[in-house]
Amino acid sequence: MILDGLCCTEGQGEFVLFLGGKRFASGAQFGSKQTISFFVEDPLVIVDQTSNPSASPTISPALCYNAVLSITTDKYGRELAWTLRTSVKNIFVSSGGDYNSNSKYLINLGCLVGSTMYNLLVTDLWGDGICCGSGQGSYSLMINNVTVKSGSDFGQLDSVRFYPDPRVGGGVVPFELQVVTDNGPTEFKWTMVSSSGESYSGPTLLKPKSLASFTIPLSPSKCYTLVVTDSHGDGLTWGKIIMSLLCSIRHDNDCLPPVVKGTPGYFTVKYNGTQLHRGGLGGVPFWKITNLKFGKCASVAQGMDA
Ligand SMILES: [Ca+2]
Repeated sequence: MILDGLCCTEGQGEFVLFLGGKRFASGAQFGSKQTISFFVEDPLVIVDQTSNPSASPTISPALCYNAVLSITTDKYGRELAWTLRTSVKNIFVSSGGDYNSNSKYLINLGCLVGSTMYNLLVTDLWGDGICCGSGQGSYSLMINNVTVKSGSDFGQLDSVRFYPDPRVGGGVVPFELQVVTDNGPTEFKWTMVSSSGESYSGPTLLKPKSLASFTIPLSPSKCYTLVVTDSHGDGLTWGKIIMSLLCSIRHDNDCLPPVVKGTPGYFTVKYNGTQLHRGGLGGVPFWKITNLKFGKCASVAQGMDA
């Protein structure tokens, strides 16, 4: 079975979705499936019935940012999947996955609202990303033809939050949390809360000894608190040491890490390009909880309160 959507090895097919009489989204190269949803009561669709009460909703062009996902798969295209949701309300926008191996795809994500924060989640089933052990795969997210994020050897997942309109909030400060899991990936959790109440968290991590990254555009005028926990209370280190001992005794293939062979788990926190914290290693275990305060915090110095 060839999962190449409607284009282009066997003809130039495509599908088009019209909304309010306008071309809203389309797809041609999308693997086995592409799902698109759209807002009915969000700012994307503006119902203007003042002049003509029976008029169809129209899309405001000022709010419309065209998003395209470009994907090149490696030898295991079916491992790759992605989902686009809004960040705050978690509304489903579109998703795709199950691709052909060693293939290129240009996926039209349609029109995004400039001031809405979105979350693109790219996942790899095996946990080694789409590069470089089994081919040179990569993905890029483009907004109005500008690449805003790309990735290749991203491990088990890349979670990329972004505003389609780069001017939102008068410039944002990039935040990145990177985790290399130990043998108990589901024990790891993180939550971040801003001084005005927005909260962020990531999905449960599933792959052991594999990388996961979370990128979030933050406001330069707010204070943030990051809480990282390990439900087993052993951080990202000790489980690894015990497990690798067990693995070496049992010669169990399930123990073999897909990416970071022999590396203890850890996590790093970067804010505006500067590393604020690195934890999880033997010398700096985070045991059960880490409260990391950063950003514009009133009379509180940047630092850690463990
Ligand atoms: Ca893979």
